[in-house]
Formats: sequence, structure tokens, C-alpha cells
Amino acid sequence: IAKPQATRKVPRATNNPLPRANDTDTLALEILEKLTYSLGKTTSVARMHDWMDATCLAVRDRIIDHWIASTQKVTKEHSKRVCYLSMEFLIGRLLRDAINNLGLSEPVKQALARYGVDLDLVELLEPDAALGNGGLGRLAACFMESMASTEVPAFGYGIRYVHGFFRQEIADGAQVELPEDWLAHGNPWEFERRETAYEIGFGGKVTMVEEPGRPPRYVWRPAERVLAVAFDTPIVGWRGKHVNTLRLWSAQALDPILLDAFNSGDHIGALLESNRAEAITRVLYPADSHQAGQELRLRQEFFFSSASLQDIVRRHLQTYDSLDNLADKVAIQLNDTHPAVSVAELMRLLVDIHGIEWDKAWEITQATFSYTNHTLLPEALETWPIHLFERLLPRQMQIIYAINADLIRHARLDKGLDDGQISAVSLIDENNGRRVRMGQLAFAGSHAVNGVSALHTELMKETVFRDLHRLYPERIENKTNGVTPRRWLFECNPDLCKLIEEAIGPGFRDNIELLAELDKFADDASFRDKFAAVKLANKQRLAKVVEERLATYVDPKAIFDIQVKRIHEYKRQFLNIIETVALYDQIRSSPHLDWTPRVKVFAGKAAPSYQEAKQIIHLINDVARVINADPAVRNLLKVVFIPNYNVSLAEIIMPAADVSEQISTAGLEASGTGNMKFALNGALTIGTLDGANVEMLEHIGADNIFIFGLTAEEVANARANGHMGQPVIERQPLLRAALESIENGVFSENDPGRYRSLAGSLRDRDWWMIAADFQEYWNTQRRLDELWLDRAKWNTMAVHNTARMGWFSSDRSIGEYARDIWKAGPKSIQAIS
Ligand code: GPV
Repeated sequence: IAKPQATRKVPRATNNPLPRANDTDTLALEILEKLTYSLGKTTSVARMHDWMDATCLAVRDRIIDHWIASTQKVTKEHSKRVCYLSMEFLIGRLLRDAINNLGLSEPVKQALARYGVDLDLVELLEPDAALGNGGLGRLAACFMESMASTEVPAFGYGIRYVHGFFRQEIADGAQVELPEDWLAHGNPWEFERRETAYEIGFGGKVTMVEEPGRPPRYVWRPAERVLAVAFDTPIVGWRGKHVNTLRLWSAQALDPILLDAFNSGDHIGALLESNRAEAITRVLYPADSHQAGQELRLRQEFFFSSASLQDIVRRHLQTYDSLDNLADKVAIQLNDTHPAVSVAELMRLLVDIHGIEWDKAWEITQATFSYTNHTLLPEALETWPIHLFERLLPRQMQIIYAINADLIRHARLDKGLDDGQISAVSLIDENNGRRVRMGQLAFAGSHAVNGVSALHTELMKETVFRDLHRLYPERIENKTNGVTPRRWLFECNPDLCKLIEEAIGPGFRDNIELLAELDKFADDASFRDKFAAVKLANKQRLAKVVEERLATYVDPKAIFDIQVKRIHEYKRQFLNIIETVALYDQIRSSPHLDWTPRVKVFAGKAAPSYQEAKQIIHLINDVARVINADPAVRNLLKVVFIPNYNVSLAEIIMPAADVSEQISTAGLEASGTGNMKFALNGALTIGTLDGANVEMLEHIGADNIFIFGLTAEEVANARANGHMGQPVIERQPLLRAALESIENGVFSENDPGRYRSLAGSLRDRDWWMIAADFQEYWNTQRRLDELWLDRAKWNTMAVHNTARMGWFSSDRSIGEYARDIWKAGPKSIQAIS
């Protein structure tokens, strides 16, 4: 056998991340090389789309340099890794993020300009990766960026959906869902890792194998197996310091084509297995804060959980000879209960496959997992019928029973719980036709459980996990959400950043909490004017988008009052639109009064099967049509619903808001993150004492935020005491008139009864406290009107908002997770106070 020659120098890719020059010449050449050799195009035939691909590929090379260096460093130092398991990663576009984090904005712009290509237009061609529904998925994306920026070694594990979140159109005022197709032109960021593939089983039987002299083993023989193939996307952090991996799984059949069937002429049947396998990762479920319930969803959950765990275990065993130290080297975060079946699956891998004794395996499992809860809404708490679970995942079901037996034994014998308390902590719900409770499973299998805002965490302890919390009082802790300031300030609001830098220097770019130094400029009239000028320019940009997409003119000088988020009854877009109708009535009946011009902006998607939410969209559009066509209120009130809200649209909207609507029924919004993006960009919040609004109030100060409405406790009491809307409505002429016009068809003349039942729900038990909160909401809006007349004061408050929002950076959230839960990441990060 020929030995490799010791003397031969093998040229290899450098592992020094910084050999490339960052000048325009170099980048222009690299982009041209990609255009030529990766895309096979010349500059004369290249379409804009080719330039986009070439730019992404050139930038990607630079990310790879850092990626290799990061991976080598983590491997060499045997650092602990964080594995963030999430069904959703709502990452949006990546090009600007990458360019900005690598400090290449100017040279790339100049390089493209040499070919007569505009970077801004190139960026628009990148499809939004919409692999998530809303806040939960976007949080995962912000966390990935922050983990890279704070140098926490991490893998994001999720699903590579072929079709992401649906595209929304509005036809005759109503939502229409269209398939989304982000991969249609390929994805320049991802690497398919065909060698990193795992078999995932479903169904079949479990048998007990007894061999002499050995404890009995359980062997699962799945009836069905599919392949999970890894697709990796590098996520580059701020200043390119560190690069992590987002690993998304794609499902494939083990046999892509059944040749026997094909040869006997059954061409459709030959592909059945492929279709069935690929269906698993075909489409994202569009249900937000709501249990999807179908078998395919459970298949998705197990598919990506099992693939991720097999990957984690295999990688661990590449370095260590045992799984005993798994928890020292990996922290697995469960993003909500969607990956909660992981608890049972890791136990299966440890006990059945790797022969670890049960109690030891349980210790490892608990030490490895932690779980984040994102909602208290009962309709969103995941449970699965036992018979379905058993049929699809028979061994995992057995393991859950065994975990439950241990849990109940401990609760009864060591803690003396009674039957009622036992049934509350049990992993099996016996009251609704026997179901597996995924929240209880995730809680039981984790050493730490966190809520996403201070209020939400406290309510968790009193509601969903009341009895488990009593059993394990140390387990629940709070980790208030955050947003990445790179995307949500630096990239989406460059002019504001320039202004901030002129005032306080560039330090805030590396430590966002230094924004606090901006506070003193709130009283500086010339700074305020410049701050307001940036806001106006951002509003002009949004006005242009509105004009292009809706052919509606909105005046950038009016208050831009914006509510963008998923459409949900608890988020109360309905309250906002009723207030709009009341304002419309008032302006018409008192046209001589000095009304403050307002533009009400709405955007957001409704789950396709959520009728009430779709009705609210329809109502907003109906109201917009009538008001915008009425010459009596022209220039004083406009209403726009911008279709197809997504990450890219949010990047235009956040910097353009004067008023941010965060008006959920108190106690129901776990945290909110849009609230943070708006305030960071200088919008004033009108909001309830809900989720992270409570902490925003503490940081921003009561003088700089507009809080109204019932508290969470008052809402709970009102509900318990059988609150009804009708008596409230009768006492409030404004609300009464607005509601009557809605239910009498003023905004739906061709279908006058359209909103009768929607409006009727307020007269009835007013579950979302819309009638209950209306008057205070109205009054608070009028205070905003008045404040607008004193622009100096408004702008002072706006500056305070930006200055005081640094704490809501996801770098801070990640630092807390790293320090308190994961015990991972650089010492400097874990040492945050
Ligand atoms: I559960 N959230 C979401 O976007 N989708 C879900 O399915 C569930 C929760 C959201 C919460 O509603 C927000 O309050 C929160 O800010 C966000 O998750 C991130 O924690």
C-alpha cells in the first residue's frame, strides 16, 4: 500500500478567516467569477436573478472561511454546543444580514455598481425564507443570529419545508391563500449533505428480546421508514466573529422508485413511497398558537426530532466514547412542545440502542433538555390521542408510560399529592379521551422550563404548570424575549444608525445597551429634529410601498398608527378597527374639530381555517374601502391593509411607525416581539399590561408609553364572574354606534349581515374584553392625538424609546440562556449580570 508522501505539500483551503481583501476590486472579481463559473453566464446575458445568485455565492465563500474556522475552534476546544430544536425558523432574506455582519455593505454595493447593477434591487430578488408562522419562528431566527454574534456554539435543527408560509392575497376584501415556493429558483445558501442522513421509523411493533444473562431489551421494528437528509445553512454573526449551522431536514424515500411496480406498468404506484415520504417536509402548517392536530403534523414533529437526536448522538460519539457526558457537551433547547417527543426518543436511543440503564438515561435526558413555553392559550397546548401516538410511535408511547409511572410514583410517595393533583401532573390526560400532553412531557424531561416574559412566566406557574411547579419549584424560570438589533435596527434603519453614531459614537454597534447614552439627546432640539426627519423619510418609503401595492395615497405627515402581526382574536385587531370606525363617525359628525390626521395600517395573516380571524381581515378591508372613498374624511383618516405580511415587509414597516399597537387581552400574549422592534425604532407604544409590554414599561418609563386596559388579573376575574359586553356597550355611545354600523352592514352593503355574529360576540360574553377595554383605549388614542400637536414632546419620547430598548436585544436573552440554562458559550457571555 502506497503511503502518502510526507514531503508532499497538499494545498488546502485556508483556515485563517481573513486572507481575503475587502476592497471593491476583489469583490467585483469574486462576483464575476461566480457569475461565470458557478452560473455559466456572461455579464451581457446575466439577468438580475443571476447577479443575486452570484452575489450570494461570493458572500457565502467568505462566510465559509469563518465557518470552517469556527468549527475547528469549537472542535479543538471541546466546547459545549447548544442545539436549538424548532419546528420553525422564520429567517427571511439572508443576503443583507450576511453582508452587514461581514462589514461588506459598501464594497459589495460598489462592486455591483461596476456592472451597472444596484445592490438594493438585487436584494429584493432573494425570496423570503418563510419557514415559520410568526413570533415563535422569528424568535428562533433572532436567536440563531444572536448565538452567532455572541459566539455561542450552536446548531439550529428544523425542517426544510418545500413550501413555507402561504402567500396572502386580498380578493374583494377577503384573504386568499396561495402556495409559497421559495425554492423554485434554488437556494444559494444551503449545502445538501447527502452523507448526513438518518432513517426515521414509523408504526410497526415492539418486541421484547430476552437473552440469557442480559436484561430484556425492547426492539422496535417500524413498519415504515423514511430518510432524513441534512441541508446546512451557515449563520454568520456580527463582524463575522463566529458562524453557526442551521441544519434543516428533508424527507426522502429509502427507495426513490419501486422498480417492481414500475416494471409491471404501475407507474403511479412506483412513486407512492416517494410521495408519502416527501409529504412529511412538503409544507409548513399555517396554524399559529393553535394545535394542528393531524397525523402528518405528528409525523413532522417526530421526523425532525429523531433526525436531530440521531445526529447529536452520532456526533457526540465521534469525539467521546460514551454518552455518559452528553449533558456536559450538549444542551438541547425545545422551542415549544413541537419537538417534545424528543424526550421519549432520546430515552429510546440511550436505553434501547446504546444499552444505558433506565435511571442513568433519565438523568442524562433531563440534564440535556430544557423547554421554552410560548403560550397559555388552552387551544394551543398540544395533546395527541393515545391511539394515534401508539400506532405511529409504539416504542415512544411505552417510554412515555414508563416516565409517567416514575413521575406519579414520586408525586404520590415523596410529595404526597392527592388524586386530583396527580391527574393534573400526569403525562396522560384521562378526561378528554386519553391524550398525551406534550407540555407535561417536555416539562418532565427538562431540567429547566422557561416562559418568555416576566408576566407570562408567573402566569405559567399559576395556570398550565401549577401542579408540576409545586412538585418541582426550581424548574421554571423566566427568559424574556429579545430581537436582534442587527436586522431590526442596523439593517432596516441605516439612517437612524448614522444619526445615533454621530451622537454617541459607534460603540452601540457592538454593545447595544450603549444606546442608553442617547437618552440625553432627547432634550436636544436639533438632534430631535434630525431623528424626526429620519422617521419621516422612513414613512415616505412605506407610503411608496402602500401606493405601489394598494394604489392608495397615504400622507407621510399623518400619524402612522400600525398593527402588524398574526390575526388572532386575542391580539384584538377587532378592537383597533372598531376604534377606527368610531373615529370615522366622530370626524364625520364634527368635521369642524381639529382632528389629528391618522393612517391606520394593518397587516397579518389568518390561519386558513380560523373563520373569525378571516372575518376580521375582511372587516378591516371593508372599512378601509368605505373610509378611503369618503371625501368627508379625506386627509384625516386612512385605513390600509397591506397584504402578505412577512419579514421583508416588516423591515420596511418597523422604522416607519409613529404608533405601535400592542393591545392584546392582558394575560394572553406570552411576550410579543414586534412590540420591541417598533419601540427600538422610535415608535410610541399603545398597549396593555401584557407580555413583554410590562417590562418595556419598566425600561422606557411610564411617561414614554401609553398603557391602558384591564390587567391580567382583572381579565381573569371578569371572565370568572361571567362578564357580559352588552351592559358596557349600552353605557358607551361611541362604541354602540360603531358596533351598530358594523352589524347593520354600513361597511358591507352587498352583504349586510356579514358581521352580525362577529359584532354579536361583543354583546355576549365579550371573551376578549373588547367592550370592556374600549373606552380606555379610545381615551388613550385621543391623548396620542393631542401629543402629536406638541411635536417636540413626541420626539423626546420617541428618542427615549430608542435609547432605552437596548435591553430587549436577543443578545441579552441568549446571554441569560447561556448562563442559567445551557452553561455554554464564552465566559464573557455567561458572566452577564
Ligand atoms: I405557541 N407564539 C407564536 O408565534 N406561535 C405559536 O404557535 C406560539 C406562540 C408566540 C407568542 O404568541 C408571542 O407572544 C411570543 O412573543 C412568541 O411566540 C415568541 O416567544
